[in-house]
Amino acid sequence: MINSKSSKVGIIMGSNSDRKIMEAAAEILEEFDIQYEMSVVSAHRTPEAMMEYAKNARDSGLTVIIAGAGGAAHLPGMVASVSTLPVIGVPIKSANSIDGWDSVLSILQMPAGVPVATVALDGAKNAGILAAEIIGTFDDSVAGKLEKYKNVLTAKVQEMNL
Ligand code: RP5
Repeated sequence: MINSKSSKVGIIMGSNSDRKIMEAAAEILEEFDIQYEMSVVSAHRTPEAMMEYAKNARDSGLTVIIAGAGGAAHLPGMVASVSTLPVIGVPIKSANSIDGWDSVLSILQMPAGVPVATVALDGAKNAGILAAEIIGTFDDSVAGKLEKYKNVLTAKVQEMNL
């Protein structure tokens, strides 16, 4: 039987300095009762560990990967190059970013054949929601929670006009 307990999201980031941003993905996954694991894997500083992580991701039970990095942000694309799981990229405005565009474009402008679903700069919350939506395509319980979440968003805007 498919349920949210059998899906797991892998959240990875290039450095501990990305953690504060990436925690937003973990928090929203917790709201949807979706399991996740979080770790630091660097494309440039631990390339072999990154490849091992990406190659084993499916067998280790992951359903979706969320990868965040700043500056010359190669982590999401490199993980996507060897994994058939959907990869969601979070560009991060890090200390070594010029202005954030460097990270956005490094993650966004992937060549044909190797997609990375890129969210907004520092948009880890949306990465978590998108991961939930992917899981919600086959897990009715998550789909139901997403529907409630969207209804709350709608109600909040409606309240602005009262
Ligand atoms: C990137 O370099 C990381 O994803 C991080 O955003 C940035 C800076 O890393 P630290 O120098 O803070 O470790 O690879």
